[in-house]
Amino acid sequence: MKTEITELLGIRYPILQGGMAWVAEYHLAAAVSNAGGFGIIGAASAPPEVVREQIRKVKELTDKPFGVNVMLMNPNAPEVAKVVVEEGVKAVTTGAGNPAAFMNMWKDAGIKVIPVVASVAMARMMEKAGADAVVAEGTESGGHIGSATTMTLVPQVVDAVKIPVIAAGGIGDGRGIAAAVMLGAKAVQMGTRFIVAKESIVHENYKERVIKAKDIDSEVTGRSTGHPIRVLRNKMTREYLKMEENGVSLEELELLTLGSLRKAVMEGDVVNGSLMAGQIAGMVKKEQTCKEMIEEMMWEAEELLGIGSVGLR
Ligand code: TUI
Repeated sequence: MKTEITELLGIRYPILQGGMAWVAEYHLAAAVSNAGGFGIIGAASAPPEVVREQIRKVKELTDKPFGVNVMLMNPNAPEVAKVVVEEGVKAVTTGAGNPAAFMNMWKDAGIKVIPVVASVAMARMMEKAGADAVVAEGTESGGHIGSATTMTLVPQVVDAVKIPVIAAGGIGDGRGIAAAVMLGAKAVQMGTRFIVAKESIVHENYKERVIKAKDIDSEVTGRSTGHPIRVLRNKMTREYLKMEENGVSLEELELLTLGSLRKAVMEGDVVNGSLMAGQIAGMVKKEQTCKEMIEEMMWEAEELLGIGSVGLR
């Protein structure tokens, strides 16, 4: 399936892997790129030298294009922004903020810039600032989220900007990809389904929670702090939400979540850990290789869209 995004990124299939904190490390990114999608290293709060190391490891495992997600709430973001230039990555996606300060540096280096946005206003601003594309991410997503749904956000962003739009949030199979294309998207970004990929280093306990999750098993913590985060419900979310209800201070809430994602991903602590996942978790049923997932989804999407090798423009 050829689209403006497969051309822009030099990839076979219009599927980007989300830049998930702790989860999107080099094994996963390389596997997605090798399968014809666009693998992404999630820099999250990693120190710049760790990000450099991760980039170099992806290069050892694949000669296909891949990207880096720069999480803008990270105090190290300016240094990470320089590392991606020095290492010459194909594209950068950004999350949780406005990447305007880095845009010129990236563009001058020939890096494609794809900000993740959760509103039409932000999409317009990013187009003006020189973005090559945007990811319109609906509130169905895991992790840090906005409030508009994918179904409403994607077509509104498509109407508002001329650059290609990538849909994210609640997409986990070929039907979701076909639906995103119907809404005007030129590609999709998926995170939750890739958590359970065979190549994903996520602890088995976390993968099992995603696979066993039902449709309404996610919860949004932190609405009162201005940083809403979608996670699977557990002891941590119950305590967090109770504390939020009782008006507990920001500092105390931060203490509860501090390091809790790492605890879930690395140690498999599904009780006190932060199990970031999107609402699509209810549809994720088994561990598969990235290649199996991508080929299965693309076959399904192309069947539904009634396209074969002709391509989509
Ligand atoms: O960034 C994400 N998802 C994330 S980041 C993350 S790590 C984290 N951990 C704890 C607290 C906060 C973050 C986990 N999941 N998705 C992309 C995304 N970006 N969703 C929403 C936004 C966004 C929000 C506000 C983009 C721009 C924006 O604009 C703010 C501004 O500066 O105008």
